[in-house]
Amino acid sequence: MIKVTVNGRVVEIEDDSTLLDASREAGVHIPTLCYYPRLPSHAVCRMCLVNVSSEARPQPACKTKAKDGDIIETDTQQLIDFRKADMQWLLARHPNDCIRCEVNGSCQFQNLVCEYQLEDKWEKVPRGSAEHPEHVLTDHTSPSIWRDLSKCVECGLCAEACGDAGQQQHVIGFAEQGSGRIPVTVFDKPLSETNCISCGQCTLVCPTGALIETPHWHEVVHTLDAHRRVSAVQVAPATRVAISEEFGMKPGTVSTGRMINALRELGFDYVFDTNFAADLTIMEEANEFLTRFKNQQQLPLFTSCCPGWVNWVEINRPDLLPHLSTTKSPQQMHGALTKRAAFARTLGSEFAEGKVEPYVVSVMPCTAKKDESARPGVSGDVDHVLTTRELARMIKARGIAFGALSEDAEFDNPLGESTGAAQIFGASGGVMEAVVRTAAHLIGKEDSMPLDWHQLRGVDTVIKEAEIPGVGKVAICNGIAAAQQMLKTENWRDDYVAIEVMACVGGCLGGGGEPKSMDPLILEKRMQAIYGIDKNAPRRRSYENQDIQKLYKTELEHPNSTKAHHLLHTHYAA
Ligand code: HC0
Ligand code: SF4
Repeated sequence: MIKVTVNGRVVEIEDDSTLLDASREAGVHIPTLCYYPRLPSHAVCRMCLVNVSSEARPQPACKTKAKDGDIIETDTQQLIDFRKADMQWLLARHPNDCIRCEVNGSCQFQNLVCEYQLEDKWEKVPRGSAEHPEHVLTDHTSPSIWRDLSKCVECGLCAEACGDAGQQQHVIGFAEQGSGRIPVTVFDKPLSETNCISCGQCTLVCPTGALIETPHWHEVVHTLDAHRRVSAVQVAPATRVAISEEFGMKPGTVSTGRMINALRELGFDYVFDTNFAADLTIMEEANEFLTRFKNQQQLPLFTSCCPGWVNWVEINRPDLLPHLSTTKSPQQMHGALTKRAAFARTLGSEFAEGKVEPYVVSVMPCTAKKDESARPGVSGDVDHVLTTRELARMIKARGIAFGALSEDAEFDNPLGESTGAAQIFGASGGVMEAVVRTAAHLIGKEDSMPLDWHQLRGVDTVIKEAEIPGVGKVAICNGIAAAQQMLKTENWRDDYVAIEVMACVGGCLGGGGEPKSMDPLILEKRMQAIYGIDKNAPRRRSYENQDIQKLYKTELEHPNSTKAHHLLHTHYAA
């Protein structure tokens, strides 16, 4: 440990801490635009320049290591003037349309403009096609991601998140060097024509509205307000452990009840749980796996509930498609059940005859779920997909006091019951752990196998594995980069019987539609919350879900039945 002084306050910090870490420890705010935890710092924005006693000139706090005894000053007039000049330069080229911008109120750049009181110095000479006639600045071609590069502040974080330090897709890169550079796609192709897998990690790190999820929330608000359709919403496991952050609560705060109450206040007739369908996915996938294992066919089985991963396989390795589980993701299963099974029939004869369908919305931590809902073979199951951030925007727009809502609320049934196994879907390793819990029961080894598989958990990106007695080894790839690494190994086909891949590090809890956070431990905190829900759940194995047992008895017959295949399985396109 070392000791440093920040604006007169002495703090003790880890040896390899940066000046930014030291300031945060001291509770001192230093502005940043091009810094994001887990990505390399290049200090291009210069907003975090501070004075430090061991250096003659101001240093960028995000990448300068603190030394024992350092005296750090963050707020001298000279530093403030420098930041203002820097901001002024960016502001002069930024469009003056905050009021209509999707990130209005949660934009880091806007916050700094307010903090440094620059609002009255807007020169209205925005960057636009006149400055970059050769580049496409606005791109709405992707079902998941919108780009508006007139709002770009050149931080470079999107290129990092999509590049070597992140997803390794290299869809976005810099066209020019120096000031005036903008992040573009190869040959300026629209995103829909690139190798983009829709993971949304670029939107998560973008400090402005230059990269956002394709917004669906306006249409959802209009449909709810029109009151012409019966509406149902389902919520993903990873949303309930992250949405609290949007309302200033401590990371890791679970807000299941508050979220259900907010959705009811927004006007949804039914508030269901995607977790119900996660349990159903396990029933289908565990049985699919055991059939493949018995026949020694198409092994290892790859999980298919992460649409970023499915996109990656379709784009890069179509030869692996037969290895993907054919079970629909819980989002799509839930939508299909809401529209075309027993629940819909309870709504009246027109619904039972399929003449009308309920309006189905899902709330997901993921941008690729928007893309998934439009896939051939499943499109129509879900009408609109909101990210966690969009739901928060809707709640704020309606003036609902989220923090004041009661935590005491239950999902509607019959599509609302779930087990702990479904909840852990939201964390990397969780889908496989849930499969193993139910597979152990199906092969009669439940009593000799553990319920908790700690070796499959965690936010680190090393490939994790576990031996399932009598079956073989399973593996976890935490992030699309880890999956690519696994596929480069020689023996993955022989080493494993099943492999889980989640495209985003941490799994869905680190998804591209989750709240933006500068907390370096954010993934760990959300993960802890997810495993906490599982630990306290009265039932922790998917087959124990009573409503799922009923569903098989009354409607689906048995896992992988013809009926189940019709409603709950899909196919993939090369
Ligand atoms: Fe996930 Fe899902 S767990 S992909 O990570 O399988 O987005 O949270 O909703 O569909 O259940 C995301 C999260 C889901 C789905 C579930 C799965
Ligand atoms: Fe890259 Fe993912 Fe953004 Fe697509 S969505 S550009 S793959 S980071």
